[in-house]
Amino acid sequence: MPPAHQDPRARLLQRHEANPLLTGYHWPYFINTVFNAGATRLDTGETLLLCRVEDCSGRSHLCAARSADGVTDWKVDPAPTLEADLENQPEEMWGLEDPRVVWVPELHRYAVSYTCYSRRGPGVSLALTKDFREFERLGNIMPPEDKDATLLPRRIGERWAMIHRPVPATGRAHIWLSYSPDLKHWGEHTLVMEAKRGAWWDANKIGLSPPPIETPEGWLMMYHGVRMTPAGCLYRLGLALLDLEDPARCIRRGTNWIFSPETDYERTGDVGDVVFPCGYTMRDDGDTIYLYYGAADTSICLATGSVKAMLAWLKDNSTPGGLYVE
Ligand code: BMA
Repeated sequence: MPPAHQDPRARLLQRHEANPLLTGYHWPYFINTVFNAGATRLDTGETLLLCRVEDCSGRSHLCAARSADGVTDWKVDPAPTLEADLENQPEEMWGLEDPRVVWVPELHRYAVSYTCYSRRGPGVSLALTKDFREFERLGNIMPPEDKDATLLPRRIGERWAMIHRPVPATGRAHIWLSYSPDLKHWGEHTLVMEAKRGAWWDANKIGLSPPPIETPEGWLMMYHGVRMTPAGCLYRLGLALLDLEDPARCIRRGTNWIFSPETDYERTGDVGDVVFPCGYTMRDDGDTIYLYYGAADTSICLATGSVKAMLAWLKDNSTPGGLYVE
């Protein structure tokens, strides 16, 4: 028998039986859907999800939901927590989407990176907060078309690092990393991982999923791949490992996806066949993660997994480097 992590039937991520955790029915005000949520654990131990909420105009805003155990009894803010600032932030005219949240010890603040959407296209904005009630907006830091961004929670050397996903006119969209001395001015843009081609699950379009997890072996990065099919797009999840002190260097990249739409709530919804995690929380054992993902752009779901098992799987099911030359 192969070790459990090599057995394709041994899943790296287990769906929680309480899924879907949050839907539009849980919202204290009238909305269309709630999905792709950033996640963190507050110093009280509580889980906070910063959820993407789509209203019935089609535009999205962010709304916080808190729960003591990260599964049940969610307390949802009674009104939008962070919404488009139409007067000062024209790049948010069509809403705020897909937040990623990281606690930044040096700043004593959480950094929230999100997609700002307007007729200019989707770009990346950054905001800082202590309490998810008041936010300091740093504005549009990556111009369109760009999304799927997160700040790394600490400086690399002297500088801050941002993983993001610009979309070139040539079509295929890859994962990049850029550096900044001050969180405002970004440069040294480096290609980290390239979308593959053809039959691959991660052909054409890839992007960061939740913020990467810092481990002794490297930054464990979950990323989504978009397989375009005659029936529409399939959003799946894979793994890669980035160098701890040079995160633009991808050490290994998983060959197969590790998580794919299967259940009814993932296959059917406003946009079917989508699993889209934007956040995780680390549990008290320092190994188990709660991974929060949007399902079919309609609900928020939970899957649990072990970081150690993911790293072990990656050793046996990957190729070196992130670029694609086939
Ligand atoms: C992507 C993002 C996600 C969304 C997914 C499927 O491009 O915009 O917010 O979940 O498409 O619609």
